[in-house]
Amino acid sequence: MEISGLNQRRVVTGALVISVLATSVGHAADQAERQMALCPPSNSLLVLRLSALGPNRQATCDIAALQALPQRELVTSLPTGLGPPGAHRWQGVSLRLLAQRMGATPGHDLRLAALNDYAVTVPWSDLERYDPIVAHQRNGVPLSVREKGPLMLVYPFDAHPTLDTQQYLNRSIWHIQAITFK
Ligand SMILES: Nc1nc2c(c(=O)[nH]1)N[C@H]1C(S)=C(S)[C@@H](COP(=O)(O)O)O[C@H]1N2
Ligand SMILES: [Mo]
Repeated sequence: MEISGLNQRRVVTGALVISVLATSVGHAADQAERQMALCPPSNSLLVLRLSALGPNRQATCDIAALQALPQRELVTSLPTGLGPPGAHRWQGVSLRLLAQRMGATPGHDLRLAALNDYAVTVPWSDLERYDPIVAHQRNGVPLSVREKGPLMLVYPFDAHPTLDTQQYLNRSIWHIQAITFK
């Protein structure tokens, strides 16, 4: 697949980090197991690190690991400026699925942070209503950093007119490096 291409392009200099900050200290071992299973070991330069507070609740994901998870596709246009005009096919991992595999349960709000320190809170209700995806491809092509990749949160704007607000434009975070829940 395109991993070698991604590596060649060196789209990311540092590791991307997804932090899983669960307030519950119970079932830490279960969580660690889930998270390690979520992202198997990788030698890829382009990685997405899943980490939690605590030594055992960490995992490192590369794009291949994300692609090994169930994929979800959205065909939608995005608000002006967020992406190229017109409808495109976005492929990625359902944020809801990712949250569940991280051990989050309904009611948790998710915090997504970007490489540029921009961060948003995504309420669980968004996951149920809109099922946004952490997209890594557009029309089958990996998202470059220039195109707001390698990971960007994509809401199904076309299917839900209620998303056409400044709030959801703001929530459309790109350059995602960390996902936290509490
Ligand atoms: N990583 C990241 N994502 C972000 C932002 C940002 O600064 N960094 N800005 C948000 C805001 S405020 C808006 S309106 C939209 C569109 O930003 P753009 O017009 O600069 O592309 O992206 C959102 N996602
Ligand atoms: Mo904005």
